[in-house]
Amino acid sequence: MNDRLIGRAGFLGVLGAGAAGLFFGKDVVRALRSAVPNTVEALVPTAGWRIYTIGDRMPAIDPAAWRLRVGGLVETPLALSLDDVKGLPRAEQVSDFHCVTGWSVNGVHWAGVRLHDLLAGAKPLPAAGALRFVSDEVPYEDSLTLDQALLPDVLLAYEMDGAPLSRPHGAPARLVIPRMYGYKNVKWVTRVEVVAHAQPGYWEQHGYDPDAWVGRSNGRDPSA
Ligand SMILES: Nc1nc2c(c(=O)[nH]1)N[C@H]1C(S)=C(S)[C@@H](COP(=O)(O)O)O[C@H]1N2
Ligand SMILES: [Mo]
Repeated sequence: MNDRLIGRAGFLGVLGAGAAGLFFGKDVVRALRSAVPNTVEALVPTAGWRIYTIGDRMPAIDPAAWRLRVGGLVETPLALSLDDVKGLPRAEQVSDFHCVTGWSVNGVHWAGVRLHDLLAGAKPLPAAGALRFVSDEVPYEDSLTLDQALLPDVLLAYEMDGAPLSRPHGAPARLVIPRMYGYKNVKWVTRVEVVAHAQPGYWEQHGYDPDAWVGRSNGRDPSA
């Protein structure tokens, strides 16, 4: 897997989308695919979203077999089924989504569970300081400090716009943190590890800001 090529694919994508707003022309997609083989599955123009993966195919998770593991610095490690997760207090919100490369989708309707409610059953130990979100798509992961993870609009989402989260958007569950850029919003989450300190995520190991506040990091402001 060549990470530089992936970064470049994302960058080219922004240029390609420039004039056409949020959508790629089919020819642009085709040109990108042939110019940058074996990279992003990506670039499907669905209502403003770009579908990102770091590999050449996205995970296909059987929701019945999926378990969300909550472990690390906890009293009681958990392995939750999707029904278990849905049995936790349900939270809904409408929030905007911003990718650091310059595209946004406004007014996304999410449903899922707040991190506070997810962690309650695991009982984090006093040393807990951050959460590491590990994707089924190895080696994609990212971390939030506990303060960040417990913001009132952070969600482990299993529904988007009134339907179960789709495979391209990270089924069965993804992280949603609207105040930070898209790369913090880990898709296909399989493990939430309670750790002492936040660890650099996939894109942060490639130079992105760990505190990815929209408009305040990585030199971008979507409202500008
Ligand atoms: N597992 C995984 N999660 C990921 C990514 C990825 O490549 N793999 N890309 C991130 C980035 S950079 C963005 S902008 C969003 C895009 O979300 P979408 O693919 O649902 O549009 O997913 C984030 N989560
Ligand atoms: Mo992104």
